Amino acid sequence: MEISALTRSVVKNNHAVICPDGYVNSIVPGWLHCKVTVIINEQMGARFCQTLITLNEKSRLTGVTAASQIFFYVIQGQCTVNEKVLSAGQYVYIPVGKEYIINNAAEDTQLLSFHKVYEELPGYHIPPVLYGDAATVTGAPFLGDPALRLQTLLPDELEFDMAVNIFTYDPGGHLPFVETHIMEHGLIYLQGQGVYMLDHQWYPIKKGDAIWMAPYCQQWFTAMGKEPAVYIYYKNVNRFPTSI
Ligand code: UGY
Ligand code: MN
Repeated sequence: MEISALTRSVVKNNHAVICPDGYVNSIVPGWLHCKVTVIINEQMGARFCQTLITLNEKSRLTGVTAASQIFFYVIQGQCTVNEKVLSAGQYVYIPVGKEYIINNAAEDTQLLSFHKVYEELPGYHIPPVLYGDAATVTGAPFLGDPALRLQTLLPDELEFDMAVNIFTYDPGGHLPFVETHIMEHGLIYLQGQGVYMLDHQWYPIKKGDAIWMAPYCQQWFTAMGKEPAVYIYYKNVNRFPTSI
C-alpha cells in the first residue's frame, strides 16, 4: 500500500516543488464548473500567480482582467476563448482591461494560467490580445547548445513585462551553468523527467510537477530518461530593476 504521508512536494522560502498528489482545489468567482488548483501565488512570496484548471463541457470561465494580465495555455484537450477554438499547445495572452469567456471545453481539458500585475512603461502601449500556437514557434538552441531548445511564446518587445517560454532538454542535456538571477520563475513539466537543483537542494522532477523559483533562487536542471524533458515557464522581464 502507498504511504499517504509521503510526497515529493516541498514549499520553502525561495522555491517550491508542487506535485499533483498534493492538489486541493479552490473556488474562483466567475470560473464555474471546473477544478482550479492555485499552484503558485503571492501567499507563498511570489509576485505572480500560476493555476491549473481542469475543464469539461459545462465549464464557463468569465472575467475582466483588472490589474493583472493573464496568459492561458492549453496543456491538453480543447476549449473556446472569446469564441476562438484553442487546442493542445495553443495559447492566448489577455492584457489588462479585457473581457474573456472560456467555454465549449472537451472533457478533461487542462488549462494553465499565469497572472502578473502589469507594469506600464512610459512611451509604450499596453500589448494587444494575442493568440498563438507553440507548434509554429521555432525552438532556438539555448546559448548555442542544440540539446536545449527554447521557444519564446510572447514577442520579445519592451511593452511586455512577462515572458512565457517552452524549454526542451534532450536526455542528458543540462543548463550550462547555475543560474543566479533577479527574475522569478513559475513552471510546469509537460513531458519527461530529470533533476532540478534549487538553492543547492536536489529534486527528482517529472511530467505534471510544478516549480516556483523566487528571485535569486539558484537553479540548474538536467534531463534524464528516454525522452526529452519539456517545461513551460514564466519569467518577469523588461522593467527597471529597482525602486530605490
Ligand atoms: O530563462 C531562464 O532564466 C531559464 N534559462 N531558467 C530556467 O529554465 N530555470
Ligand atoms: Mn532562469
